[in-house]
Amino acid sequence: MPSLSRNRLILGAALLGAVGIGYACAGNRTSSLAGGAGNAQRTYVAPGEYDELYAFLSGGFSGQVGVYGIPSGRLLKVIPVFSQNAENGWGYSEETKPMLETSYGFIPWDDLHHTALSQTNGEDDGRWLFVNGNNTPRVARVDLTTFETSEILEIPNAAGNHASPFVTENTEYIVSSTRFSIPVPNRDVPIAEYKAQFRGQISFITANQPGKMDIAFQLIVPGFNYDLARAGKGPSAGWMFFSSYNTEQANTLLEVNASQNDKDYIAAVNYRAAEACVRQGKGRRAQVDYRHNHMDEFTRTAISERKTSVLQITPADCPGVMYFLPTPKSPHGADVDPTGEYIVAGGKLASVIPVHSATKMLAAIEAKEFEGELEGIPVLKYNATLAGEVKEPGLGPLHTEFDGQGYAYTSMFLSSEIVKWKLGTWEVVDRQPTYYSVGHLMIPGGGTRKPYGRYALAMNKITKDRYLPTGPELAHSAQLYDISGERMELLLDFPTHGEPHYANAIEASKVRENQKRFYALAENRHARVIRAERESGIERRGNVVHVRMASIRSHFTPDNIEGVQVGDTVLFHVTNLEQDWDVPHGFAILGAQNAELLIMPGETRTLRWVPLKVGVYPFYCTDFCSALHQEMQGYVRVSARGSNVALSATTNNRAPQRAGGN
Ligand code: CUK
Ligand code: CUA
Repeated sequence: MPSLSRNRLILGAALLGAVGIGYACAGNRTSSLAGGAGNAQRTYVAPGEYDELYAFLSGGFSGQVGVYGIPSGRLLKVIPVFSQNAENGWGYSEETKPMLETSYGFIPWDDLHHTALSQTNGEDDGRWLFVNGNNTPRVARVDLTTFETSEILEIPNAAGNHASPFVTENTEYIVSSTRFSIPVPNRDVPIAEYKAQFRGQISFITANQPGKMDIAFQLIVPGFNYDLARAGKGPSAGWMFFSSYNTEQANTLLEVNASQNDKDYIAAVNYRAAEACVRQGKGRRAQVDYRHNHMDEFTRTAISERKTSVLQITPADCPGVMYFLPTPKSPHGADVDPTGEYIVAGGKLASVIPVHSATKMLAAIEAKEFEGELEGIPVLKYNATLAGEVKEPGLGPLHTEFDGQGYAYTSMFLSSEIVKWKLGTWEVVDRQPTYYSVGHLMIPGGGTRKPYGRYALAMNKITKDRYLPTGPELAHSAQLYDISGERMELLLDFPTHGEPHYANAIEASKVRENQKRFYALAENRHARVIRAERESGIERRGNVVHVRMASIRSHFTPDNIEGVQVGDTVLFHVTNLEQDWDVPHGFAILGAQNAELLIMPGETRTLRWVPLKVGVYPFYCTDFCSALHQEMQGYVRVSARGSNVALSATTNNRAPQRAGGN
């Protein structure tokens, strides 16, 4: 056993001592040299072969999504979502900048925690990936035909959009709930008036129509911290379960003050009942300010629209919409098993893993087995909804996933392990160490009706001694386990991009065949598209110079530009004329103050450039596109302000044949 993991156990035991929980040390830790060559074969994907699964790992503080092949752990792509990405101009090109507009202005970064694949009949369907922006509350849709973010919706009255974007069985909704309660509407009040003035908020967002995401309704709820969620199915269909902590409603030193209550709550929201309540006219429109941004399919240009109202309902006005299920102790995950019968809570500080029963919950609601009420929300009796408790599971349970074979797998942050236990008997049947301090874990399809099973992926918070060190910041790490047998087996460590919180994985066949290979030039409705080189040209409007440029292997048209002056705003509208798969062209110019462009075949992208000094500025293609890629270049001559150098744009010393009026 490596000394570090021993230290963590001691640390874990000390922490447990502090919160007064007894714990028997897990005895069966195996060597970190798991498997060796045999396991290497099970993750080996031979040259030219494909991985079995796509995995989408959140990037955490990178604000992006990493796409990996499983079982190899190979990084295939980083999809920019909430953070600018100079590698391809996301959030820098004029077409993509509106995607990052919010009511707080242009926001170039976010903290992306959770992924959710779209579902049909409770199974992953491979159409879209939804993700949440935690810091500036937003949700986004990634289109899995293009692997591009196609839509971003801001959430008003939220702060820390953490319980998000969990999806319902047929992608009717994704949800967003606020981690930090705040005054609703936000206003200038003393922080000490938290209990009186601060509110939580749970939003249901329509999700199954691309380009049309919006908030269907917002539930205004007690000022707790809402943490995670899962949709029900089967007996719990039509319900969404949210974990909450800080039911103490502390506003300072939460570490201590939000750990007082023996139990916090899982909030069960009946969204069918909420829809009915809305239909009965019990909602009210509140004035808010938020943005909805989406990428137009034909112009490939993002549009940012301002929204000014949202429909709000309260549990008090809508009886039957929300119930609290007491749950020990500061629960993190709230995970629903494949049958929809069990709701598993990960009480970070709890000595057991409590499991609620959906059928018992429904019966308890029917029988009014309440122990009280909070702001019109009935609080059910703990024993009335409890299906069972997993005893001595380990330390610091966070998240649970399911294999579809009757077993659950819970990540244990403090004791650094995955614990496998049986649904119904609640007995622990296996435990394997993680290196180290696992946060989320993911089983492909593990949150759906039909888990793919086979693998579990641990996303670890601490890496320490697992890789070659890289200065003060070490690689974050994922670990792949084979869960097809009785015992879990560690197969592979691989470093990740950013710090994954959650992930989804899906059979490659559900995504692979749907790939868009290029954008049809004939359908390109960008305002400054050119469909042939002869349509290229240059035009001055005051201090703004528009260049309509074509790129095709292996030249730009035009490639010699004169008449630009210091302080002009030059807009390079570059259309990639290729109509073939895998032939992006790049565009970069000396002194560019923002990024390069990476332009997909058939697409137009615009780079804004303000030359600050006279001189001649080369530009070139950044993507090695052909044997003569290195010849794919041009020059812009920049003259002094007021110079009489004529504006011209040529290739091979000729202006385009149809230059007139550009
Ligand atoms: S959270 Cu990070 S380990 Cu944001 Cu889902 Cu639990
Ligand atoms: Cu185009 Cu290199």
